[in-house]
Amino acid sequence: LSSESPVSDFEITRILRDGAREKTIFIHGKVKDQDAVVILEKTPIRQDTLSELLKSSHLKLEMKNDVYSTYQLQAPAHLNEIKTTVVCPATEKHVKKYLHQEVFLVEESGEDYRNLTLPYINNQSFSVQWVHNILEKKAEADRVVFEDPDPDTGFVLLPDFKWDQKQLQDLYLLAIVHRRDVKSLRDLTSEHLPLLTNIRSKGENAIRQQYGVPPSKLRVYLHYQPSYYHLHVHFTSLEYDAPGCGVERAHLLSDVIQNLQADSSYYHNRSLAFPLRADDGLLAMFKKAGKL
Ligand code: M7G
Repeated sequence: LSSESPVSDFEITRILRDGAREKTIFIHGKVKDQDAVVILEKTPIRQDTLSELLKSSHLKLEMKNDVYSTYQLQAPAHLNEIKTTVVCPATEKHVKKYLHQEVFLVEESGEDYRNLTLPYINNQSFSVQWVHNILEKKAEADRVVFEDPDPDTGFVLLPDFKWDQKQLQDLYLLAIVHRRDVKSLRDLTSEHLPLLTNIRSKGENAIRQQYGVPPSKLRVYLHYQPSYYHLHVHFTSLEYDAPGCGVERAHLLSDVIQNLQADSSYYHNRSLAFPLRADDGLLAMFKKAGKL
């Protein structure tokens, strides 16, 4: 799909997931013979355009009963956008990522990580090309909010592509580290404390400066397992129920820092629990090894 490409180039194969509450729909389809995943999402109603919305819209009464009535508000097109994310060409793994599936909690010891997970992710995980493009300024360079170029403790802070930056309610930024030798939480030791504390302090400062959001309004965390094995930290608005911010996947950066201060090999040794989807190859590995 090019920037002007009509959505009519997209042929629907099937609906992967339909989130009525989140007002999103995930579709698998084809664009000129290539597999694609398209995500449509109704964006939050913006406070700064609220009066324009109410003044310029057309109200259609649906029902009225005593003091209660419901309407259909027909908003002008520019105030009624649908955020659209496209993955094309999409691999089978992309399609699976968005397909609604039963999940199972796995408890992974340090040994399980080295014997089962590491070999699996070494040849089955998503490409991190998009991450390298950001670090090398080959993509999204104009979106960078802050950068510390230090090769050991530096990182790039930019909006996550889930956030359209039109309102602060669903603020979502990512800090991507310059180092390329840290896959995930599991690789962290006390050696990385300067990196982590740097991300916390400079990341929080940059977000306060750029958006006026103080650290007390932020949820700052890492995912385990992540989808992309190049260390990155999520900064989301505390008020926003971001996908994947639940206890089974998110590890607060401040907890990670304290755990490493207390024990350098904390994440090397301890068991970590995380959910895996029914069709995840890693789940099959854990089952085969009798771990489930
Ligand atoms: P994760 O914890 O590895 O996996 O986070 P998750 O997607 O299962 O949460 C990766 C984060 O990077 C997610 O929050 C994605 O929305 C975000 N992300 C993924 N891609 C491919 C891009 C991209 O191309 N650009 C930007 N800015 N963010 C992305």
